Amino acid sequence: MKQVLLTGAAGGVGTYLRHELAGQYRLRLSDRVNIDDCRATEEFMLSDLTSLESMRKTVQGVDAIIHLGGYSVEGDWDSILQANIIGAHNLFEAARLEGVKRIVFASSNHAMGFYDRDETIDHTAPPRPDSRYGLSKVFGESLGQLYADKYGLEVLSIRIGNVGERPLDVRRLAIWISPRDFAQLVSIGLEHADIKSEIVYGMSDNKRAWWDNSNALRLGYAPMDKSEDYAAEILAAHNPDADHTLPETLQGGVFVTAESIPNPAKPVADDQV
Ligand code: 15L
Repeated sequence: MKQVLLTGAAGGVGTYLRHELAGQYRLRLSDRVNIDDCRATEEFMLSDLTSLESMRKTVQGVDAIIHLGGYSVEGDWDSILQANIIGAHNLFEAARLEGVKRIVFASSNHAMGFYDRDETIDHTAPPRPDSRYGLSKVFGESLGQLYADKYGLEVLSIRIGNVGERPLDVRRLAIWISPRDFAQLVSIGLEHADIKSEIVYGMSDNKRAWWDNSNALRLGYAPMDKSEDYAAEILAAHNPDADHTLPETLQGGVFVTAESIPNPAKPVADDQV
């Protein structure tokens, strides 16, 4: 079995992935908070994205990396700078220095959040970040392109919509991705023979999508879940009062106006998606 590093492993998305990938890979879990429920095929390493030395130790000897680590919502500039800009740079640099070629980078829909919901965009549309957080994800995608072009790394950036058991609201009917569909995209990122640097959207088979995910389909992605199964229930509970406000007409939702967003997982700066 290949050994794969999963950064930000203590977060919600990391926890889903651990479950979905169990048995397929030996996972090295890293985070700056402890994980004490490792499976037999998992090991844990405490690590600090803001330190290149720490990240070099963390990536040593793995076959590939899934980089979820970093700040996962809008935050103040210093938090974003440390965790997502310096942190992503340290991760890619550590991979280059330690000879790890393949990286799956957790980008976000917030790299594109200022597009209108009635526009359909694909992976070639110019970025329109909706926040400092979204901007840091554009940086991460470009970092992947640079390290692919200049150093021969192989990078799949997934612009994740919202990973969860079910879509949470009308906006998420467009961007939701189930844990098993997300794991399928991650596996494509780890295994596909022809990836140099690619961007795909992390969504399930969603009828109300505003993304053209043909690049993911071209790479073999065949989503198994659809948000439409939850649409009637979500629409029945939807309050249309805010439908004409910016957060409800632009793709990024509340990120387009927010200056900071409370992190549901941890109220203080964290290193998880
Ligand atoms: C994200 O990028 C966040 O990490 C996640 O917490 C959600 O806010 C998601 O986007 C979303 O747009 O729903």
